Amino acid sequence: MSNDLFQSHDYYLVDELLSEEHILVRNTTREWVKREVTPIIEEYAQRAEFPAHLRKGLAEIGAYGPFIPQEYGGAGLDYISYGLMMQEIERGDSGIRSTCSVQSSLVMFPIYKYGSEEQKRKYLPRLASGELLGAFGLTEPNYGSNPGGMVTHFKDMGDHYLLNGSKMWISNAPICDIAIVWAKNEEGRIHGLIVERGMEGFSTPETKNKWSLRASSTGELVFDNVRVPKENLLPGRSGLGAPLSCLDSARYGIAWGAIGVALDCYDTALRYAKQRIQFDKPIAAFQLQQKKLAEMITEITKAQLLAWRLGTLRNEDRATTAQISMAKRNNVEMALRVAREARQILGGMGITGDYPIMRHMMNLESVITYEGTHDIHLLITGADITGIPAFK
Ligand code: TGC
Ligand code: FAD
Repeated sequence: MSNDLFQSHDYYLVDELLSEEHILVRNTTREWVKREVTPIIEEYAQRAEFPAHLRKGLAEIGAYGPFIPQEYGGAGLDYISYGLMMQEIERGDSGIRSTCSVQSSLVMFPIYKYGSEEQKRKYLPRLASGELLGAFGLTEPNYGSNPGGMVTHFKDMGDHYLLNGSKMWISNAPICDIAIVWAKNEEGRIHGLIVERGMEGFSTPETKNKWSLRASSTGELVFDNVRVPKENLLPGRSGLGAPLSCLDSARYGIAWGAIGVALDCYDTALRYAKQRIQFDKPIAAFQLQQKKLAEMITEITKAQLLAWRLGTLRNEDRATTAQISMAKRNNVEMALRVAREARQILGGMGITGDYPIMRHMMNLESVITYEGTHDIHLLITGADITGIPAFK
């Protein structure tokens, strides 16, 4: 799709709730996506290739660690700016937003929150500038929704740790320079370790044949007696809560990102419906098509308000895990429904790569599964309102 005609939609004037800085960040990101992402993304998705040349541009617009303080190379922005950036980038493609989510929330966030001062100075500026690309290894072949059961482990060998095990479904794995790896020590306690490409016994085979997130690189992290220096352990926090707190930040970004996809699908369908003539009328004149479009903009508007309120709570450090789950779950499902309806409005044209809808729709099948499945987020809400966890 080389000609990006996207116009955003703000039915409830949500822009009036944003600051000048938010709007500047949002518009800059939007223009960058129009210039750099939409003209090439379909081709890369068809080829199942990550557009690696975008790495530098993403760093230049501040998409790596926007909320990390400037002294560590971040942009020092608030969480609404982060959300708006994820919205605009995901409007381009969920796979590109994935790269930014992983780098910002799952690699820079844990180093900033739980790393030593030395680790922060060593890694954060190079991650912010895009010189280093990170991955986050939590999921294992036998432990997805239940990461607490992980079997990847490390042993204290005196002057280093010996790491063994494997991680599966890892975004950026094949192209990462470093990985934050969650593994158990000899007492069964979970810790984060920074594993660097080039360490002997560390490999990152690519996962092929994906129908979803084709422009994102996914793979495994395999550890075969990897010697990890002791200074690479994140000292600030141990236990499952450490990786789960990183997920809060990434899930928050997805709640905004999904709005970008929904806006793109709605905008495409609205324009198409006004132009496509059947029975001597634009199809937008038929009540059935108006129902679809009216419901889409209603759901998008609700999602925008939910994300904005969550952003203000997150800025005040008051957003709970359960509130974030509710927004991630609601907004991703909303985007998927909008994408399916939009595809129908385009009829046969909806299945082609001439329009972004089918690519968005397939991407969302990953987004609704990763960072906690749709079911798991429902159970998080259920546990929060009843006080009774129903996971096990
Ligand atoms: P549970 O007993 O509830 O909790 C264990 C410990 O963690 C604490 N905790 C948190 N701490 C900080 N922040 C949070 N959000 C926390 N949630 C829980 C909790 O207090 C407890 O602490 P303590 O001191 O008592 O030990 O844990 P559980 O084993 O029952 O599991 C709960 C459940 C199912 C909700 C959790 O395991 C879960 O969220 N599962 C889903 C897994 C998941 O989301 N994986 C995502 C992998 S990463 C990914 O998908 C990246 S995609 C990236 C991209 O490309 O964009
Ligand atoms: P399972 O946990 O096996 O779940 C299968 C089904 O069972 C789901 O429908 C689920 O909802 C349901 N289920 C499971 N438990 C329960 C329960 N208690 N009650 C009711 N239903 C339940 N992980 C990372 O660590 N890092 C990454 O960068 C990363 N990137 C990813 C990229 C892609 C493209 C994909 C697809 C996944 C990625 N993941 C990553 C992994 C992702 O987080 C997991 O796929 C997800 O958490 C679900 O785990 P699973 O696939 O093992 O499914």
